[in-house]
Amino acid sequence: MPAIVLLGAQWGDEGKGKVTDLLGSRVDYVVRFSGGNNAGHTVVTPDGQKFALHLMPSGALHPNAEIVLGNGVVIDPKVLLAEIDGLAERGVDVSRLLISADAHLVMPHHRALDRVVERYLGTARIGTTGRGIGPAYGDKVARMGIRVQDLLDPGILRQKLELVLREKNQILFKVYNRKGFDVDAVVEEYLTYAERLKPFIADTRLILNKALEEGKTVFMEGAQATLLDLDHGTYPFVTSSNPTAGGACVGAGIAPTRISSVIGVIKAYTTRVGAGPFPTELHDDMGEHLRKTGGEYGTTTGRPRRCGWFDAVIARYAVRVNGITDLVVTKLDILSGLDQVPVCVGYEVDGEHFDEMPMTQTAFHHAKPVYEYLPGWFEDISKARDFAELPHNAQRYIERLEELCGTRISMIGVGPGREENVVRH
Ligand code: 2SA
Ligand code: GDP
Ligand code: MG
Repeated sequence: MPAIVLLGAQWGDEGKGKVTDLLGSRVDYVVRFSGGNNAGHTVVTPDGQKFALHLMPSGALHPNAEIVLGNGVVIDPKVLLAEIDGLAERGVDVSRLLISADAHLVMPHHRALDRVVERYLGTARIGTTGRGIGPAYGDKVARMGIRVQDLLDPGILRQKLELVLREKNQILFKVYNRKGFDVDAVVEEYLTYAERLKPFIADTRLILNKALEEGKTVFMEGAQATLLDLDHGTYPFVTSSNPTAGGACVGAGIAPTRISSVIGVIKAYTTRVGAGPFPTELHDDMGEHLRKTGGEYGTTTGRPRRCGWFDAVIARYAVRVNGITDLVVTKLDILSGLDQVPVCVGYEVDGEHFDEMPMTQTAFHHAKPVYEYLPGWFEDISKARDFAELPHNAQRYIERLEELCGTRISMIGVGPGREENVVRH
């Protein structure tokens, strides 16, 4: 039975949390497979309560779905425990959480390095969330990471920490002229987290595969997005994990043959937070209008998001890289009230036309959008639940995006609430 992947098709904040929450009522497991508490997934429940989830899967608000942090996630235990406590205080049953023993931990030196490296990079900085995500994945790849299961063995925890802190304290923090970290203090701190996290630690790979064998549904919730993917995104202006569909298999331990559908979440316009190329970015009042109307501020850091028009080139790219079977277009309501809505259908780079993503980053940095202008609509569409209830031009907009992306658009978001959607397929 099916494993379903949901992921971001742009640069993040497409509304993945809302869609996961909506579909969470129908699945048995909701699994985070990449990223950490750099993510900010917003869920607005029908009683108007707003939840900003960072590490906890967005299925947490449905009592019947098991919630899982897969092996591909990096976990800051302090943040996770605070999130668990915060949700429990608001009446959410958090006892269903399962944490992969193979997931890596974000350590204090990762958070410190994230900040000093950004400062060191100066104008070349990535614009990270400062949550230690890049350095945590860096240690994982360098085979110096500390995993969740190491919390269960204090001797190993200390041994691994001694090794990694010797390297960081004697080399990296010296170069950056920063005070290092004390092994004893970190071990003591992390052993207190260990006590509380122990009941949640599990062999999630085995549990999820057994569940699939029993015909249960596993929903894999992406964080960040395709263009922020370490391999397929706008490197180096990316996150340090693989938020694409292949990353879901790796980060949950589920085989590609198990995946029955890949849902791509995409905004009706585009946003990006942090540095890096963004061809359709608007630097004028229209960008400010989208930011204000769309409430485009980072869910984790509060940073203003850069805003621009829909880019069909990156959308097509995301469809291809992930094998997206269904698109969910969110925030169509934010585009109401415009005479016309530009859609980027290609790029011009130094006099050459591109229908697809250019091969090199240099070309992508110089890409000038080629726009098609679609007629706008002025009605408030937030009450629409059926495609036929959308104004004619809003329907045309969706149909044109469908043509340009080459994939069906199965649902359209017309407001932040769980039920504020037009469902088509
Ligand atoms: P990092 O911290 O190493 O992952 O940063 C690397 C790049 O990845 C971007 N990134 C994000 N982009 C959009 N949304 C994210 N989550 C938060 C949100 C962001 C926030 O939901 O709004 O609150 O600022 C997210 N997480 C990472 C980041 O901006 C860098 O470009
Ligand atoms: P995620 O990281 O992909 O989960 O997205 P975020 O939660 O960071 O940002 C998406 C924002 O848009 C949140 O504030 C959501 O509540 C909101 N949102 C999601 N879908 C819609 C929609 O269809 N219309 C409107 N107006 N807001 C939406
Ligand atoms: Mg977000």
